[in-house]
Amino acid sequence: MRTDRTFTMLKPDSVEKGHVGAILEKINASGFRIVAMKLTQMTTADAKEFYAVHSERPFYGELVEYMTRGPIVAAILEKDNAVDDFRTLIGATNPADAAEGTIRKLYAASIGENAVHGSDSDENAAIEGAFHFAGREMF
Ligand code: IDP
Ligand code: MG
Repeated sequence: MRTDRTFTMLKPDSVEKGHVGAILEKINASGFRIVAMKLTQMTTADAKEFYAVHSERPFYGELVEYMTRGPIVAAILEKDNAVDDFRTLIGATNPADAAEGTIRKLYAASIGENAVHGSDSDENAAIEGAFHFAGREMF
């Protein structure tokens, strides 16, 4: 299992607020190479499947609604230790708990609308990247 790739989404709130450029700048400045990237919108079925692990949580409906309400920027990123380093860069799920200078501290409004996704394991990074991109879209 490779350890140098992760998957991210700049969520609908980031696109709506015009934060895409600033967030990508931070990602590049932190040493991640963009392997794949696109503006896309998840269907309800897509979001339900992507977040299936959370299907029993009380916020699942709200999460699916949020993630489908507008376009996202989906991307695969490459760097040594990508999953952990990217989770550090984005900060805690709840921006109130996120460290200073992290993407969620800077750009997230709440625990629900928290600006960015980052894979939580090498295995999920591969699954999530393949969910959004065909092999020919990865560079
Ligand atoms: P993560 O994105 O930091 O990995 P997860 O626990 O995997 O956090 O949750 C997935 C997403 O579900 C979060 O990024 C956030 O958008 C949403 N979420 C998590 N916890 C809550 C909550 O308590 N209320 C509302 N939405 C939540
Ligand atoms: Mg997660």
